[in-house]
Formats: sequence, C-alpha cells, structure tokens
Amino acid sequence: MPTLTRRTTLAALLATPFALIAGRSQAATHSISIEGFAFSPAELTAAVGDTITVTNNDGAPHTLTADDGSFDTGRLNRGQSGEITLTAAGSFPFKCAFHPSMTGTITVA
Ligand SMILES: [Cu+2]
Repeated sequence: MPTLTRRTTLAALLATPFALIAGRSQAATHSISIEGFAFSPAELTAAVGDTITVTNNDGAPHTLTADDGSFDTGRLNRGQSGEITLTAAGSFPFKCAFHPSMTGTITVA
C-alpha cells in the first residue's frame, strides 16, 4: 500500500494551503440600494476584502464614489448594479458624483 500512503500524504499537503487561504478570505458581500436620491443604508461597517453591491432603483443615474477615490461604481442607470471591493481599512465618506448632497460613509475595520 505505499501508493495509497503517498497519495494520502500528497492530498494532505495540497489541502493545507487551500484551507489557509479559505480561512483568511471570509469576505462578505453587502448591499446598498439607491432610492429617492438617498443611499440605503448610508452608513455601513464592513471588513477589508468585503464586496458591496450597489443597486440604483431611481430613474435618475447615480454613482457611489469615495471622496478620496478609493472606490467608485461609475455611472449606474436605473436598475443597474455596480460592485466595489474594500481594499483598505479606514473611514470612507462617499457621495454621488452627480448629486453631491447624496452622502454616506463606509467604515472598513
Ligand atoms: Cu445621484
């Protein structure tokens, strides 16, 4: 049975790095919707590596754009969704590029 033993060892060696990677990247997906010229929720706490799906339910086009440029969905027309990935910790105020009175903050822990 040396072949079986070797295979088992090889499988264990291969599985270890994948398990480590999987354990590190428990990224979550959050949602922000835009409706009535407002972000909902406007305040969100997330973790580095998380993704936020932003959906525009308004007739007017909107964006979700970080004030410091860290993330930007680009223009979202009615019914369109965009995705942003949080790559750094910090507090990130954002606004709509077309309607600067639409604001919010994403806190990345
Ligand atoms: Cu807007």
